[in-house]
This record gives sequence, structure tokens and C-alpha cells, in this order.
Amino acid sequence: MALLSFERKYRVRGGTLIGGDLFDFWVGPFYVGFFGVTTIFFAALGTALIFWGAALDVRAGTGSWNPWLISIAPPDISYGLGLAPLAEGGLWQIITICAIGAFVSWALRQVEISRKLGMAYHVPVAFGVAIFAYVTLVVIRPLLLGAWGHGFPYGIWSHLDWVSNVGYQFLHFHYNPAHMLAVTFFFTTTLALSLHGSLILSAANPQRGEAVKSPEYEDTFFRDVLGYSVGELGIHRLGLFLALNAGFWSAVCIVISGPFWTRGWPEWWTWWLNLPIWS
Ligand code: UQ2
Repeated sequence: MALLSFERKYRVRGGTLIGGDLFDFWVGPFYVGFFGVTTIFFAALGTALIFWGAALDVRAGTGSWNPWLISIAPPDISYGLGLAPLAEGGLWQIITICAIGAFVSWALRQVEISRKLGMAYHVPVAFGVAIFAYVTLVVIRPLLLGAWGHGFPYGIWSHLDWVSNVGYQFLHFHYNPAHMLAVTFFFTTTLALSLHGSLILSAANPQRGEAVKSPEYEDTFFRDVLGYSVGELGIHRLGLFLALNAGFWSAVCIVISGPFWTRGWPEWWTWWLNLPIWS
């Protein structure tokens, strides 16, 4: 079905979670919906507050308009789990609410569009794992540690410094077993996507004058190389599994650092040296 006639077919009422017919319409190619409105609201407010915070830092002589250096810091640890004045982390707190509001609105808009199309919820569920990783960093872990100051600063350069500093607080973060799993899943995701992307493009780009190759060719390629093909549906299941695990174990590796393990991560492995089998 041509795209235009398909759009006429699926652009129908219903599938909304909230608001009924009120926001059930499109603006150009974009579906709006109640959650389209809330996404715009939170994203616009959060972005404006970031610029306002940057302006306050420039005026105070503690910041600059260099995009790499703009940073919105969380409150000092001494504010605990309380509210901080706007210029001392309060902006970070409101921007965090805006970010979560925008991300969750976006996920719910994906749910509404999935329902409208009669599709399953894999996309919003997958995005939900990314939201979970972010919320772990700026809400769950700060709550467990008793201060919003444990959240990370919103800046291109500053968030990298935060990651480095928190890593060295635990001496050598690569000894964190959950971090090991997360890194392995990230790398394996790139391996799977490079195999899949290159396989699809190789099948879709035959010699001039030849027909595009079918999935049997793709299966046969990997059977010839490896003796095994995971299949055309299987590679997408595998890719989703690998990507979701990368995000999930990232969240786990940071939430256990501090709330559940306070020493250096290399020391965690003494359980291995202390096994009774060595004596
Ligand atoms: C495959 C297949 C695809 C693919 C890919 C494979 C036809 C279009 C990439 C090969 C993948 C395998 C064997 C799994 C590799 C395992 C890991 C953990 C990376 O067989 O079927 O469909 O795109």
C-alpha cells in the first residue's frame, strides 16, 4: 500500500489513553495526542530553565556560554533530600522533573501511537528501559544515598567529569561485575548491529542488473560462515535483548555503587580469593 493511502487508512480516531478526541489529531506528519502536548510543555520548560541557569552562572562569573561548558549542577550534599534555592541546585531539581516528565510523556505517546496502529508495545517498553537507567541515576540512587547532590550535573563536559570522579571513588570501576556485564552488552550490541546492518545492505545491493537477494541468501551466508543462522526475526529479538540488557546493567552497576558497596570494586573480588577450594 502506498504511504499516502496507508496514512488515510490508519489516521483514525481512538487508541488514546487520556483526553479522548481532544488532542486526537495530527500536525503535518506528527501525531499530537495529550502526551504530545505534555512532551512539548516539559521539554520547552526544561530547556528554558537550562538557558536561565546558564545565564545566572554567566552573570555570577562562574559560567560561560560555551556550549561544551554550560552546566546545571545538582544541590550541595548538605541540602539532603530537601528543596534547594533555584540558583543552588533548585533549577537542577525542576529540570530533572521536566526531563522525566518529557521522557515519560514521550513513552506514553509511543503507547498511544502503538495502540492506534494495533501494534504491540515493544518500542515504548524499550524506551522505558532507557528512562529507567536515567531515573536510577538522578532519583533512585540519590534517594538511597540521602541527597539530591548525588545526581549528575547537566552539562556536556561536567557529566563526563562526574562519571570519571564517581568511577575513581570506587578505585577501579571496571572491576564492578554489573559494569562488566553492561560493557559486554554494549559491545555485543555493536557486533550484532554491524553484522545485521552489513548483511541487509549486502543483500539489498546486488551487482548491477541483478535482483535484490531474499532472506534465504542471508541465512545461507551465515550457515556457510558459522554453520548457524539466528534468522531474520531472531536477529531483531537478539538485538533488542542485547540493547535492553546494556541499559539495564548500566543502571544496576551504578545503583549498587554506594548504596550497596562502598569500598573499591577490586576489593569485591576477595570473595573469589576467599573460596575454601584454594587451601
Ligand atoms: C543471521 C540472520 C540475520 C542477521 C544476522 C545473522 C538471516 C537478517 C546478523 C547472523 C547472527 C548470528 C549468527 C548471531 C550472532 C550472535 C551474537 C551474540 C552477535 O543469522 O538471519 O537476519 O542479520
